[in-house]
Amino acid sequence: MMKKLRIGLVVLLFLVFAGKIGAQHYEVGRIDLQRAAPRGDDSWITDLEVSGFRPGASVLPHNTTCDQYGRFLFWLPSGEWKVSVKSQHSLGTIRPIQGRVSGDTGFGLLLEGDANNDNVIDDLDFAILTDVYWTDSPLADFNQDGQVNALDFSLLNSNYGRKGPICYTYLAQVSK
Ligand SMILES: [Ca+2]
Ligand SMILES: [Ca+2]
Repeated sequence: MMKKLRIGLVVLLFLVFAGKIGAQHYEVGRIDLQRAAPRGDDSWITDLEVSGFRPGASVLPHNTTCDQYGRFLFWLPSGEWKVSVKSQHSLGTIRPIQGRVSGDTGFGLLLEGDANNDNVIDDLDFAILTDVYWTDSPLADFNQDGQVNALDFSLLNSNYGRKGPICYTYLAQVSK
């Protein structure tokens, strides 16, 4: 009796696991970053949080890291989702994804300056930058060159007052 119960439990766990794996798939995302060095430099390697949204569904946040070319892996269950991407010191971007995508999925430019990671660039971020100016603090090293200085202030200043997540299609329009 106990043996049959154990076998049944193993089969059940396998089916649940197989169903979970089969219902989701991996995608390749791509972002642009405000860095002093061009794409391909190690300063582009950045930790990201990816979340999926749709009416009635739970948020699915997960952490990933982009490579020096701004590419990263993320996963989604099948179906239509709005997907946001954010780093710890940038505003997030968001875009719709319908079904499985072939090739890279672009998420646009992540605007730097969100030192306290609340998806708004304002006085609170400026206060943090002031506190850690001329240090190597990652909090306000927005261009990830190893030092908090005028280049980081310039990024915060140019993005001041903006809020995330920013729709990727809007970013594509204003960049033309
Ligand atoms: Ca902020
Ligand atoms: Ca810097």
